[in-house]
Amino acid sequence: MIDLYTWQTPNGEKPVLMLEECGLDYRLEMIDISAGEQKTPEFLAINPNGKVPALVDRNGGEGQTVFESGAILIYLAEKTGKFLTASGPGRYETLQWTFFQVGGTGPMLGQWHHFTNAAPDQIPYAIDRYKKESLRLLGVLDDHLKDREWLAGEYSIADIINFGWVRSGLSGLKGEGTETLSHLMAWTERVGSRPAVKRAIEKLDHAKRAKSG
Ligand SMILES: N[C@@H](CCC(=O)N[C@@H](CS)C(=O)NCC(=O)O)C(=O)O
Repeated sequence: MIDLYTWQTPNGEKPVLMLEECGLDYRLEMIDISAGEQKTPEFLAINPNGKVPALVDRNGGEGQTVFESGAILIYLAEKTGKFLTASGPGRYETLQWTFFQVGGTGPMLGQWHHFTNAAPDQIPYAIDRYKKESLRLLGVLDDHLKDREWLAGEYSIADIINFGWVRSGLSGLKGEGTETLSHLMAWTERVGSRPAVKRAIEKLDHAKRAKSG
């Protein structure tokens, strides 16, 4: 059995999508980050960085712990042989768009969201900087998708990992320059209409509501 420690956020959602796409058995262990549960000693023993998501695969032996969403998706892809080519140019095409998300849209949109909605003071320079960089990155994705269905050949972990932050960015930055990103919007609809993606979003929503009471 696989235990996934997560919460309903763009990063926390990624492994749920992947587990559903792979058809694996798993248990959702909800870690309420608004209540600080990601900083408890029990959770820090799983992820010393104190952030969701993290996964413990208890199948066989002493089990395998993995944190960082990109590493979790690669682990699950290699465990199942799905959504990441084992070798050759296709593998690196997928990995480059996977890491584009982990080091790009995730942190930039995350900071834009923080400075816009959570910072105690409104700092125009910070808001503008992260907004511009987020829009630029979304534009790179849009341009790449102008003549392809998926980010890297077949549907892959690159699509799975990019989905949540793109959806959040397109909605959060609506009216700020995202209206021209038609290829990216069409891709978001394609990913979002997959049965596994719908199931993942529903399960996470249900688990969060069950935990929050
Ligand atoms: N690079 C990490 C980012 C994880 C991350 O930032 N998780 C957020 C939720 S989206 C979190 O746990 N925040 C709580 C905190 O920082 O204390 C990954 O991709 O897994």
